[in-house]
Parts: sequence; structure tokens; C-alpha cells
Amino acid sequence: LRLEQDLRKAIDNNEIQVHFQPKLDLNTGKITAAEALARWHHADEGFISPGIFIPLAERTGLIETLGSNVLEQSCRQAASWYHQGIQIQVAVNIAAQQLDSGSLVKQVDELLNKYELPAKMLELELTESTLMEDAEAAIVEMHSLRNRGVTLAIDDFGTGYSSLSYLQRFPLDILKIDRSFLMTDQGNRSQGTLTRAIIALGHGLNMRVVAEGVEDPQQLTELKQLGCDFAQGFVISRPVPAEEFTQLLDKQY
Ligand code: G
Ligand code: G
Ligand code: MN
Ligand code: NA
Repeated sequence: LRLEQDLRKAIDNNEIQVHFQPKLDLNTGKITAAEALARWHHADEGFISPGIFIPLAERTGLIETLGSNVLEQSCRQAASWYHQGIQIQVAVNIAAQQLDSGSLVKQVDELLNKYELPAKMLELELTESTLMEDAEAAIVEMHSLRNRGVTLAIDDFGTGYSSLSYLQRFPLDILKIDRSFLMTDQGNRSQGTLTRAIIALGHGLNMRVVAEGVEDPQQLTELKQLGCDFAQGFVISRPVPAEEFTQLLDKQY
């Protein structure tokens, strides 16, 4: 209960920070996008993992406020980059309750307006389980967002269960292969078979495919050979504050 109260205060006091993890375009070798990830540094407890406070926020209803806060910080940063001539598409994780709230589209409209951010610079990541919770309602919201030019991704693909017929009906631009598919199986790479199949599935449905959790250079080479479009993971960079992200770009260009 104390942690819940602290989280509420942290949100109100803008103590939830957003870090950015680069996504590498495997065709050009350039960083073209970033995933926004919430970070909480608790005054007494130190760093608290989003693996703890995101589920807490979901259980207590705080996720709507937290989610709006993260969405706003992300749009502000994306716009700041964009108006400096740095085109980084920023991807924000959206929880089921945000998609259900009925106000996500309005919120997105207001933020794009407020920060003069073109819709194409914003991507929303929706997990398989979020989409399957109320698939028909999700499809309606997704069409509204996509009509505005927002990019939509299915996150953690392969871990939940979305029926393949739904996968075809969701208006999606990007498929993110869950990182569990990239892990090496006792040193051998039999998981490569699944990765290859998921890439083919994504491309067959006109999606671009992102591999996440890429930790070594060998995996990067293999993913490129398999025709995967983007890679994200510690081998490129951990999630970092915006200023540090900008420095990663400076090194690159
Ligand atoms: O950032 P990783 O560093 O540890 O994140 C752990 C989990 O928390 C991931 O599943 C990630 O998608 C989720 N997460 C991180 N930030 C956010 C956020 O702003 N909103 C939602 N809904 N999930 C987030
Ligand atoms: O569930 P989602 O994909 O949104 O969560 C992203 C999570 O993956 C974050 O917790 C982020 O810190 C973590 N992550 C990013 N890159 C890597 C990686 O290369 N290896 C591992 N183990 N985790 C990663
Ligand atoms: Mn994600
Ligand atoms: Na993911």
C-alpha cells in the first residue's frame, strides 16, 4: 500500500522519467526509432523496476495517469528532436486500460497538436494480450489512430496467443518478435527456425519486423541475413535518457 501511495505521488510530482532505447534499421545501419520506457527512481528505495511498478499501476488504476504522463513526455521529446531536424520515431507502450479508456485518440490528437509533431513520428506498441482482451473494440480504436498516421506495433509477439485470423484483421504496421525467441537454446540456435517463421509471417501480412532483446553482434548479423527489418537490444544500447540518446546519434552520423 505504501508503494502504491508513493507511486501516486511520484506520478503527480513528475518523478517518472522516460528513457529511450534505440531501434536500428538493419538495411541502413542507422538508428531511426526509439522505444520509450518508464523509469522510477524512488527517494528511499532507489531504482524500482517497471516490471514491478507497471503491474502495480495496472492493478490500482494508476496506469491511465502514468500512461498519459509517459505519452506526453514521449511526444514532447519526439517533437524536440523533430524540430532540431532529427527524425526519430518514438514508440510508446500502451496498456490495455489506456486503449479501453475511450480517450486515447483524443489524447493523441491533443499531444500531436500541442507539440506540432507529425503523426508519423509516433508509434504505439500494443501487446498481444492487450489486443486480445477486447479484439473488436481494439480494431476500432486502432483504425482511428492509424487514419491519423500513427504507426501501430504488436509487441511481445509469440508469447500471448493471438489467433492468426485476428492478426490479419488488426491494422498493424510493425511486428515485434518477443525476445524469448532470440535466446540461444543451450548454446545452439534452434530458435532461429521460429524467428525465421515469424519474420515470414510478418512480411506476408505487410508488416515490418523488429527483433527485440538482441544482445550480441552474431545475432545482429543473423537477423540481417534473415531479412529482419529492425533490431533493438543491449548490443546496440540499453534504454538511456534523451540527452544520452542524442549523443548516440552524434557518434553515428
Ligand atoms: O523497461 P523494461 O525495462 O524493464 O520494462 C519492463 C516492462 O515494463 C516491459 O514489458 C515494458 O513494456 C513495460 N513498460 C515500460 N514502460 C512502460 C510504459 O510506459 N507503459 C507500459 N504500459 N508498459 C511499460
Ligand atoms: O515488453 P517490452 O518489449 O515493451 O519491454 C522492453 C523490455 O526489454 C525493457 O525491459 C527493456 O529494458 C528490455 N530489454 C531491452 N533490450 C534488451 C536486451 O537486449 N536483453 C534483455 N534481456 N532485455 C532487454
Ligand atoms: Mn515494448
Ligand atoms: Na516487447
